[in-house]
Amino acid sequence: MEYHYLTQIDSPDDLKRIPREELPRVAEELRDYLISVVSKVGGHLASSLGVVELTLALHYTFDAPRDKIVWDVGHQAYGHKILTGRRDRFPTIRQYGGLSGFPVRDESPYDSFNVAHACTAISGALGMAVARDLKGEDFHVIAVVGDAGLTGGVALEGINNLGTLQKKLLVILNDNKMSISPNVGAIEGYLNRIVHGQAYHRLTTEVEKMILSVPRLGPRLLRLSKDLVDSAKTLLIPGMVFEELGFEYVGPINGHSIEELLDVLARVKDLPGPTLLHVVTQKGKGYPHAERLPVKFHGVTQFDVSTGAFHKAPAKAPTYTSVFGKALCELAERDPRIVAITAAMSEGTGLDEFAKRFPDRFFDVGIAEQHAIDFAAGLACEGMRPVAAIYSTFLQRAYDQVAHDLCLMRLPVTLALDRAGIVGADGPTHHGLYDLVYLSALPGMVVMAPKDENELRHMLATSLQLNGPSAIRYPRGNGIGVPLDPDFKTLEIGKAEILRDGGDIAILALGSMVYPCLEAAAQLEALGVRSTVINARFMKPLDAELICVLAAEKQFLVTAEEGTEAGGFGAQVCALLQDQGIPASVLRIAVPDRIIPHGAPNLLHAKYGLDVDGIRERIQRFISESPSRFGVRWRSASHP
Ligand SMILES: Cc1ncc(C[n+]2csc(CCOP(=O)(O)OP(=O)(O)O)c2C)c(N)n1
Repeated sequence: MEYHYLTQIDSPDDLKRIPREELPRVAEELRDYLISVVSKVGGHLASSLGVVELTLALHYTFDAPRDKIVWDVGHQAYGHKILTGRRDRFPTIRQYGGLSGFPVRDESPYDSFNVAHACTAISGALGMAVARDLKGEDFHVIAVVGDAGLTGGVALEGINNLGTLQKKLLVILNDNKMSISPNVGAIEGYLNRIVHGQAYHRLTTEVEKMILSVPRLGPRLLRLSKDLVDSAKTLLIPGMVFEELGFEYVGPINGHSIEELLDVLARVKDLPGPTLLHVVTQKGKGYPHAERLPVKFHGVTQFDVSTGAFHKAPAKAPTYTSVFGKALCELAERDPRIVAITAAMSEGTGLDEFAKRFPDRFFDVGIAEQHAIDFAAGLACEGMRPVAAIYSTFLQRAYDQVAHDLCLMRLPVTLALDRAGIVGADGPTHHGLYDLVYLSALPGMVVMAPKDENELRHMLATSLQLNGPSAIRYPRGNGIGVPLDPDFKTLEIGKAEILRDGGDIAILALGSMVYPCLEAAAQLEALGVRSTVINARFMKPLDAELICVLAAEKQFLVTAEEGTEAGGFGAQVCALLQDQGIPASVLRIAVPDRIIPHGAPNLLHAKYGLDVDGIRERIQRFISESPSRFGVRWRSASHP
């Protein structure tokens, strides 16, 4: 497609110069550009396609960056990026050094709030509105939140607070009926009834007319049906719940009609208090493959635009996610107490098969990680064995529930933490780098990390035998490709596994670092440096006995983990040795204590010295530069 208008837009001011009647053409170009770039570089597609008209209408109506547009989650803000001076850099999105996949304040003044974890927009926007009023300034604040965004407590807390503070703030509810999967919950049901309530209203009027037309009995029959009409009252007054909470409710309106959007935005723009504009959109709008398969086209790898087929190299091994999902089904087959919980991520966490096979024992609670953990706690109180499958990064939101509820009550809940470690293109908001630290700080918590997908199965089975809370953290993507044992083993808690023995160096590796460390050890051996490699298995409890023996025997210890170095596995090994009075020379290989950007995982692993070459080089450098625990320098004929 030739981009007649898009190439002229370097800022919202340029957009405003385009005649209003030409905006549908701009929408077409914007959609085409989104599809063509994302098909080549991957990224979030369907949500951005759904808000093309809304994005244009917002930038046409408001005056960003003076006016603050706060996108919830932000994966739908690609169009916003393109219209705000980032069109030419758009093909770099989610790549190392390129644009972020989410709004980021450091990237552009048009990105008013960093987002990616859902449900934060209303609260952030309310803070801005309050600051505006305290400073005596006058700008608009707009929060754009999806229907699934309303399943999260934070969003409801924001609505609650905004309803009392009565600040001038426009909340745009982008209702596409979808989270990543179809949206869930009672609020979703209510929104549905609002949208379909209009049709219902027309229908009831027709029905009333018909009843009245019954000769002689008509009026009496109508009185008898009054109850029915009363119970449908909330349907007849759309948005009544929001009105009761202190909002001016406007809608529902068609989010793909630029005309309607512009008219309504002009009307609501200067309303003095909180306004909720209910906009109905279709996820994936304008690209038939995404309209048909919105879940698949939520986040995509490269694909063929004409066929909608994904270019995916055949996987060498199953993903950790799928091995987890299958293992949980096998275990649930044998134990009816097992229930699975997801916070709006049933595909992402591999629970879709469980959902089909055990629908009564599967719970998608919406984007509600805090509730998910307390819900699990309640289930565990009554003897069930809940498994809450949550991405490492999203569990951060439920830390208090894990600490206050699971740990203090010592409840046997399994936390299956997917996407632990560096996740890649989604970047700093999504890297799962802190779980080892925040979970191991909690008394009674068992924290495991499997070296491969087979061990993940055994850890899951082990966790389901425990009498208290436990977490298993495993990485994004494919497993190692090891054979899967047909049955399950119960691992001894706090016992590490010795994988390779010998030499003057002991490498203690955790989870995803075990295989790279084994490979690095093999390369070191080829250079004449022998080492012992331990699969630590447990971050908590540490295998203190083995660690102390190794520290006493070996000249050098190396710890390796795919998590932050601040308070991590290595730090805790050092604390243990300090407490035991064992002098040691320890190299800690971990993710540095700084914000880790987005980029391909292999690139980031290499950058932070977490790949095989990095591990080998850092060990070589360490042993040649540091005195050993015996206070002497490393001497090896073959070592450079
Ligand atoms: C706290 C948190 N949990 C889970 C996710 C994963 N996630 C990303 S997008 C999404 C669905 C968002 O749906 P909605 O808010 O309706 O926006 P839409 O994509 O429909 O525009 C989910 C669950 C997240 N970003 N944040």
